[in-house]
Amino acid sequence: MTDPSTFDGRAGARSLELFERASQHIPGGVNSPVRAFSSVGGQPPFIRRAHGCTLETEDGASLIDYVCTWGPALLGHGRLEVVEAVCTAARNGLSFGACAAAEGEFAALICATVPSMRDGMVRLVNSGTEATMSALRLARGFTGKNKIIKCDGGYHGHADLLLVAAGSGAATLGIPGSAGVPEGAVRDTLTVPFNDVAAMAEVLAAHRGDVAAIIVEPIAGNMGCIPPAPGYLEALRTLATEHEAVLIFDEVMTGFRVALGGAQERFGVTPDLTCLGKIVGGGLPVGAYGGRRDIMSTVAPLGPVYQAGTLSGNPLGVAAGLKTLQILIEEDPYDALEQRTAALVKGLQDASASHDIPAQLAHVGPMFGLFFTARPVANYDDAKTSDLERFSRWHAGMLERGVYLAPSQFEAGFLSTAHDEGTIECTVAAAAQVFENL
Ligand code: HOZ
Repeated sequence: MTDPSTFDGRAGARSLELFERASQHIPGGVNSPVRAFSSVGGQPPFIRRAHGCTLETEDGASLIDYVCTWGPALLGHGRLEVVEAVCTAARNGLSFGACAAAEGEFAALICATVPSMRDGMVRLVNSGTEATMSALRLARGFTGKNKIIKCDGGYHGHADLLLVAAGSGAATLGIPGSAGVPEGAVRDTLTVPFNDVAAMAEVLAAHRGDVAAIIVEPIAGNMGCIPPAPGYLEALRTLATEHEAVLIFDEVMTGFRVALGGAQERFGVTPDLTCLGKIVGGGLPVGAYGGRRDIMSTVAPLGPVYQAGTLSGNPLGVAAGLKTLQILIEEDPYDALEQRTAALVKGLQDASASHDIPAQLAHVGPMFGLFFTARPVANYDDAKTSDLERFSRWHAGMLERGVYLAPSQFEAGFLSTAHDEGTIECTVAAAAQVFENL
């Protein structure tokens, strides 16, 4: 186990050299902006191997990983059965671009697991971004209406229509609306604060008859981790029904994580459509959207809403996702994940309090967040009161002690089944040292 007093997980000579090389041919040296350390300073350690809850850097440091590939590694890295399932599938062919048996088996299992899909259907795609943009096109095609409502600081991937007041890397880099997105693409995207029922009701009323969909992360995870206020999701359900808008839960982060059936199972609120990504592919690029049968029946080739993909339902992604889901069903790790995360969050809370550092901590299942602010955090405006400079020092201090956290205040942290009690103790011990000098 990493000894937090001796390990230095910062980028060493080898990582710096690799970053330099990557930067010559890849914008910013990264293939996705949040991987860069632009908001926390320093440069990213390069990873050569991952196993269980640890990452091994190119400089030989071993890091406790609370990013978990931004969610997918719920079973930890390199879970043997998943790797074997992928290898077996690969030996039979990397991709067919044609129908294969495992796709139907996987779809049936997803539908049996996710409440909103139980009597419905699901379509496999290749990422969470594809899932959300397809679900929104579907909602528009189904309702014949154009406007969509999302939350400030909510992030649903990088499709044009969703890059408005966006969280995640867009918030981190201060570009919540991207250059290159034509005004027409976002004209029908409306935004409201998360956890604000009155604002949602007001916007729906102001655009009565025009709103095709409400899309929301049921637990916000791209402006840090912010749980829904009691009654919020229920109110969204009622409002969407009243306004004949399709309620879409973006469960890319929460699906199979905060409960087997995701946040909708945990909070007992069933949307019309659900978007999945991350864990659904067990570490490979898979996304999915699905839900009510009448709505899904408008997707081509059954209906007029077009959506397609050469690699959709490819055998490797399906094998990894299917095996991951089977293990989750069999092992039911959710109570243990909950307890470990609660212990971590309590440890961090106590350590910050003992050093008089104003902090807001939250977790739902194995998803957690920490804001350096005295103000309770219920939405993006609250999240933005966090002391970003202190966050940077926190991030650097933890990394120095062998703990790898997302390099942004506006991301969530994740645990896996491989994070055991000892891991949590080490992390809390490291945090206590860092808080002392914060
Ligand atoms: N999609 C993830 C959600 N915050 C971050 C990973 C990425 O954008 O690279």
